[in-house]
Amino acid sequence: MNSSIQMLSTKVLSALAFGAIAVIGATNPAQAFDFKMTSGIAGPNGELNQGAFSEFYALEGTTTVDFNDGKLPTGDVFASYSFSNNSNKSSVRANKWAPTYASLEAGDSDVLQANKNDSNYLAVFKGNDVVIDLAEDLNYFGINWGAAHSGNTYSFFKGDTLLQAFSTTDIEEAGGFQHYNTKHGGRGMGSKDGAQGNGYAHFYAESDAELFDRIVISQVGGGGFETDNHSFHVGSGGFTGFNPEVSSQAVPEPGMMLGLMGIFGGAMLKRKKQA
Ligand SMILES: [Ca+2]
Ligand SMILES: [Ca+2]
Repeated sequence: MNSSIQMLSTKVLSALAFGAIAVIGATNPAQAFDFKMTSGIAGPNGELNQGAFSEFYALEGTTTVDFNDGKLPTGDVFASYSFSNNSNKSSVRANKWAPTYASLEAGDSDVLQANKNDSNYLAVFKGNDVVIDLAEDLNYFGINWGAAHSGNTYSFFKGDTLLQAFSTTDIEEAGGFQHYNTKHGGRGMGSKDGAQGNGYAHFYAESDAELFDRIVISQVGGGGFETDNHSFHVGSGGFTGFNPEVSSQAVPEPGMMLGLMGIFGGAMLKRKKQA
């Protein structure tokens, strides 16, 4: 298949999968945009039961939404959330499906144990979308993604232009999730041996042309899209947080240093998406 046909078919598939919003964007050329999966870090005070947080939580220019007040942030705020279609009662809630942070079991250096997340998180159900409108241009969005299902879909926009969309398939193809939570039931894509995928996903721009100001989180088809601890980084140009030289100069505190050591020292999943 030549590249122009491949590009066309990718666009057609994207349009089919992501619905009306993506159809508008699919007429624009897709651009490079990247992601990595990591473990994330424990809560700001070392909490294990709040899900995973971004390794860039304390980086200057980063704002984090933890949903712990039980509400969707709306109105005149940095990141304003709204449901564009809420036929299936998507909401901020707390239950056993909350995304998890995993730590090593005592005495075992190999086995990651998921710690139940007792906090409120955002759940999006079949056919529903959450639109996040940003007050400024971002070059990074991080998210604790848990109880993964096929059809969990992220779309990144600048205005009405779709820059890139990602789904569970992209994570699976890049090597899978950071841990699979045996305390959840459920199967399907994003699960392994009946345990569902959890981890911290980092999506980021690699140039000025990829800065974004709107994110759409959609559940295409059955299942739920469970996320917590959304981190937004304002910036111009590509996100440099994963550049070891920049990170070593910018790291503000020991907790973040540990997190970054985890990123650079541990296995990292990466897949460049280009069309
Ligand atoms: Ca939370
Ligand atoms: Ca799910």
